[in-house]
Amino acid sequence: MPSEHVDSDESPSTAHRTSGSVGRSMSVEDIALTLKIVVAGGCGAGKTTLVGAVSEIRPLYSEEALGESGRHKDETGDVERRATTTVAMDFGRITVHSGLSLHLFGTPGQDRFRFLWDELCEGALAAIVLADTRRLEDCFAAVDHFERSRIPFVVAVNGFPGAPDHTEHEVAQALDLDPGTPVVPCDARDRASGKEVLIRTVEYAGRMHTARLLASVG
Ligand SMILES: Nc1nc2c(ncn2[C@@H]2O[C@H](COP(=O)(O)OP(=O)(O)O)[C@@H](O)[C@H]2O)c(=O)[nH]1
Ligand SMILES: [Mg+2]
Repeated sequence: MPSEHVDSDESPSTAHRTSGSVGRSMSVEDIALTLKIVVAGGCGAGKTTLVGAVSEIRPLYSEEALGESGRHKDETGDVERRATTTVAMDFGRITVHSGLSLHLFGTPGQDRFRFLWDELCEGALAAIVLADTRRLEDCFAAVDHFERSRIPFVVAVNGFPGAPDHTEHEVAQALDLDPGTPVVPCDARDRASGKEVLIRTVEYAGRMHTARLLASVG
């Protein structure tokens, strides 16, 4: 019967029943929900650091995926370079509570990987744009992308030593953010701070998606 369908698609944006629930009627505990969050920002803004700080699995780093031989080939052959670009991202996972986990996908910072963004953002609930106030202009591309794709995002200002101490309002103005887009200070190295950013992101995305749904039916 249709309500007993077990979705075999394990993609991060889908909800599916756990195997233990087969043969029983469905309850809230049976639903495992995985939400996809994209982490973007300029090179060196702290994406890898943030994903590593909050992830409960050892994150996959692009640097690790490139072995010595791969790195050598990367410099000499086009085909091999393509093979390495597909893994040029960070991936991590965090369980919010039983039945709800977040999958974190870091965007590659380098411009030459921009073509991956649409695919990487497919099915994303929300995004985080990590900002370094010493070079806010590095965030423009990410902000533009998420605004164009209508993916709700928050700007997380990663506090580097010696970086200008702009107010949230000043950062929002400099990035020309839509009114209401959250600007959250953070320390990407700190797990609690990273989790706070994730919570703000999920809350904001929930509000945005609900408002859009209501607007579409009203
Ligand atoms: N002081 C300070 N350093 C940071 C912070 N976040 C990241 N870093 C450092 O900044 C450098 C770049 O961070 P990384 O996560 O690799 O940036 P990515 O290119 O966006 O992935 C690394 O050496 C980090 O250790 C932070 O909040 N404070
Ligand atoms: Mg990185």
